[in-house]
Amino acid sequence: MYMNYMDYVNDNCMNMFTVGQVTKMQSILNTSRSAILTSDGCSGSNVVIIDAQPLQILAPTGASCLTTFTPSVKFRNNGNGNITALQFTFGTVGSSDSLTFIYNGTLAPGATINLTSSNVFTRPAGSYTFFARVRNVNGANDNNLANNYLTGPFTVGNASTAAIPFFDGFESNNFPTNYTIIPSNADSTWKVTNTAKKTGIYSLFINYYDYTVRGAKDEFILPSFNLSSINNPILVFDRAYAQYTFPGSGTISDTLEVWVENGCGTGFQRVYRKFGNTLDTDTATQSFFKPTSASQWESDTINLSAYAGNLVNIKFRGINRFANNLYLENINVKGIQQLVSNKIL
Ligand SMILES: [Ca+2]
Ligand SMILES: [Ca+2]
Repeated sequence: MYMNYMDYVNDNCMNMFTVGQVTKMQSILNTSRSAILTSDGCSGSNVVIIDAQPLQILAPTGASCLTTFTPSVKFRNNGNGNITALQFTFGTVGSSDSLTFIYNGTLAPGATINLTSSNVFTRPAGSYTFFARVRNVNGANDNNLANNYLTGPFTVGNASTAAIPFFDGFESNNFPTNYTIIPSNADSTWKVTNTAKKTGIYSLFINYYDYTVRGAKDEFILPSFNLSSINNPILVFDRAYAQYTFPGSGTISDTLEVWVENGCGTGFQRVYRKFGNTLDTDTATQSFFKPTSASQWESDTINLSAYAGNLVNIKFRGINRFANNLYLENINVKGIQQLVSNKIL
């Protein structure tokens, strides 16, 4: 009976089973392999597919002056089974200090979740490619490795930064080109002068003795600084100022402020404001004030530790009140060794 499959003959004509073989197969199907009778395995509907996908990088993206990042990535469960454990790594392409994030919640099929790392990483100014990579899902490789890797560009800093320690005594006899002057357009604004100095020949000056618009604000912004390279950053500068006095009717004062922006485009916050007796360094006068000795200058120190590690922009602002001349000198951004009880040693 060469047509019998179980004849094992090398013949293309095998096309039947014996009656006994059929009986045996049906018996097995009805007993030890009975699950096959009700399985819908061929339709694929009960094949569990575990598939996590990084869908979108929420942070870091775009341009930032901040050098410290808290990564946040949107994931989707592309499979048909719950995700109960998701491990992924993140970092920047080409760097070895990638970090691992583990999610232990439950993400249902089709659902998305924004996962924000509790670990941060830092990068100095430059351009980078952030990546997020699925490592394993529910304790094993996920079933679709092709969608496990997502990248996106971001940059740190949108301006060139000045070297630290930074010092400017204005001895170049010019407003440095990496400063930004924001004049009020009401009158003369900040300029370099050789008529007064604390050290050298030159200082910075605004003529509030002859100034016409009350409340006008004249500003200049120092070049950007990356404070990640120093500990306990401070801003130090010298100022010279005298109030204007009317005979017998008291004094009037202009105002000096310093503002700091923690990162590009985040907005400046005021960290210093002086006027009147806190601003002046010499006796009020009805004359055009011009310091002629170093003793007519005072030094200010502003603690920038709240901005440590980040890129910052520092802005000086003068506000006119028709009083008297204001001079600045020896602007210095640097780090110091330690702070004790918030006092600078
Ligand atoms: Ca996947
Ligand atoms: Ca000088």
